[in-house]
Amino acid sequence: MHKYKGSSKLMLQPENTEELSQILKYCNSRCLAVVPQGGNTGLVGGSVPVFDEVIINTRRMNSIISFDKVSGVLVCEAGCILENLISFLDKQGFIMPLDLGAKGSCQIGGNVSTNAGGLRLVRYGSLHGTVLGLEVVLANGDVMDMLGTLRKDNTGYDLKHLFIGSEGSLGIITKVSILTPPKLSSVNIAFLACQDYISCQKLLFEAKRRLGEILSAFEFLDSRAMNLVLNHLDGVRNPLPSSIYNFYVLIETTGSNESSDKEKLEAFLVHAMESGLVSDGALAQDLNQASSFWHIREGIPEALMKAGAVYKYDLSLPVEKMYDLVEEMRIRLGAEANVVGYGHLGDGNLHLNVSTPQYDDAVRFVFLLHKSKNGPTVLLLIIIRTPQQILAQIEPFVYEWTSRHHGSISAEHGLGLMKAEKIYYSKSAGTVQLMASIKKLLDPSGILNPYKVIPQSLLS
Ligand code: FAD
Ligand code: S2G
Ligand code: ZN
Repeated sequence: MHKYKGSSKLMLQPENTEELSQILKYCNSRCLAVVPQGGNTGLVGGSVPVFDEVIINTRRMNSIISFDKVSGVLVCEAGCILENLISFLDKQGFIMPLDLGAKGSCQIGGNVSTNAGGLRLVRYGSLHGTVLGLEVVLANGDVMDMLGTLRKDNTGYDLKHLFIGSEGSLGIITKVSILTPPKLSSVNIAFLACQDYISCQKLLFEAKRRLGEILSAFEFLDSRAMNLVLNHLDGVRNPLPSSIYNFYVLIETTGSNESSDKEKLEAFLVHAMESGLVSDGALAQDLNQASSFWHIREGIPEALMKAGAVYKYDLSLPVEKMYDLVEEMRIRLGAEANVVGYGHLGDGNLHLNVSTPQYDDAVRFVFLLHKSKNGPTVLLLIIIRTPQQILAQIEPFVYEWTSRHHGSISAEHGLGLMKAEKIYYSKSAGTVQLMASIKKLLDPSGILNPYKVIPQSLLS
């Protein structure tokens, strides 16, 4: 995954909405392009300047404005770091409806702006459901107060949804009102091994029926992801060491009755073992073990980065088809790359990652002198496919495949800079044209995060 870097000469860190509004008013009047930035953990280059855009970082806008312990509605500034909100709510007996591996750095404004999915979406849904209101500053500096705290409000168009997932291209989110679920007492985690992908898929089907309302996460990873984590992360142990299985599934349940929840999960696991869906499994006996299971799943991105260069694809696909793409990609790339599949199986979200030792633009030729037994010495010219050619083996194949299977080329990470021109693999021309019209209406000078999300050609 290339890390982008622009040539910005200026980063501004406003302290409040008023300051941010003044900055945008000034930049808009002088057609100065800006890049809104939160925790900078985005994976599609959305928070990084392309040229010399002014960076507007929200990190200093990090106060909690209010929390209603009856309704669970939290109102805070966009620069609040997700992990800090998680800790604040924990003391109040509540949780954030989203959790992701980047929680230590990502900000709630960035989460809303990318419509982040994460590890709990299967239970608490998307931010389009849990975000009740937003305060947004438009390109011209106007402050839009849509900071409602009501679950139901059908008075006119619900415009906040335009900004959820807009990746800083329609306005800068300065405050968020979000519905937070109560923290429940009984959380159980099972780490299971499956021989094949169809078993993972059937396990999901069974989990939704037999665990029902207490299911709070359903993640999967293949053996290559497991091997990467075991080889590149310190202190990680395979909870099922008897052998390397082809697939692993992490199931979390969250409920209010420890004994019946545990009973329900154990009955589900017995059924899964007896029906052959699961070959081995472990139920976390304490918090330590539970976090060690999560550490394996959440550690995959870090392990991938340590393994070398990585090409990341965050895809929504029909669950029954999802792993076919990983297998087809392995056939296409052969031994040139390590193709890894993992993700939020509960949401139909595959993280397909292609790992190679390094990026290398130069084409590699290797000359070999070959002395055959009775014949002449011949000079062999061997061309080694380089990562750029590896990229050509991946794209546009992965996008065409996803489009053919009616999937999305970006399930949760957004389009940013990296995938803006790929939008047509998942959206019709008419839809993209309407997006461009809305963008031009809200940001007529095109100063907000140019080159991101939609093709720039539609905006000039
Ligand atoms: P940034 O990266 O700073 O910005 C992201 C985008 O939002 C940019 O386009 C930026 O311009 C815009 N933006 C930022 N703040 C604002 C604002 N206040 N107003 C308007 N626009 C704004 N993502 C998932 O969805 N699910 C995961 O499970 C997940 N796991 C991750 C694990 C790791 C280890 C890492 C490194 C990343 C992961 N991500 C995941 C991706 C990333 O963390 C999310 O996209 C996150 O929501 C980005 O938040 P941020 O504050 O870092 O935003
Ligand atoms: C996850 C993180 C980023 C990646 O682990 O769920 O969203 O694709 C991803 O490695
Ligand atoms: Zn993810």
